[in-house]
Amino acid sequence: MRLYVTPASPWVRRVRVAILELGIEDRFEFVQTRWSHRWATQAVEHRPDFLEATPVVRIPALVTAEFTLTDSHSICDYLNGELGGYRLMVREGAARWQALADMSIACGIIEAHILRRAELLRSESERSNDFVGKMKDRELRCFAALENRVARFGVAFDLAQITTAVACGYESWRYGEEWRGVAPKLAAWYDRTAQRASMKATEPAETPQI
Ligand SMILES: N[C@@H](CCC(=O)N[C@@H](CS)C(=O)NCC(=O)O)C(=O)O
Repeated sequence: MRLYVTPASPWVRRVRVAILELGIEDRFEFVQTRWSHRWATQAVEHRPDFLEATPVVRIPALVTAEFTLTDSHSICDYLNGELGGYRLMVREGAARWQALADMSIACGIIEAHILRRAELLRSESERSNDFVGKMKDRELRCFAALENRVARFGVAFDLAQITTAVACGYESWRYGEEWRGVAPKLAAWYDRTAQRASMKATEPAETPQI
């Protein structure tokens, strides 16, 4: 299977961490994509196989022998259900809905991260500082909500926790440590979690430019 990736993307990172946690990395070919900073507002050049694989032209994208999955949600679902024996999220019942409730907040943070990043990559004359502020407020509000949930995180490093850890990691890397002020217990959890081999192997780095 071919997984299109970049080192900066938090959406890619949650997939890569899930793969490492399941110990199935040998089954994937990881294909680096390159992006000009113009991606924020324009279609940019890509290798033909990437364009052929995904009409969405975003990463992550997973090409299997039978089909292509073009977002991290469906890829995580596939990893968990098809390849992971539901070890990263239970199949049904209350625990599943609780995990999805936590994960949707963490995904809300990551969505805000990428929208904020795209806005910041616009020229100063085009950028909306109000929009950047709105995304930052959303991130901090969601971190504060996760702060109230961290005490009942289970022992398993499941998809909800993976996504939460990736959200914390991207925030610190790209935007600084202010979030720790609204979520000190979450920050302490993250500092321990960031020591896992899967997190250390996927620490964010700038995406290669075209
Ligand atoms: N909901 C998608 C979001 C994927 C996404 O936005 N990926 C970003 C990188 S973090 C991307 O490829 N952006 C390029 C673009 O929008 O042109 C997912 O879960 O995978």
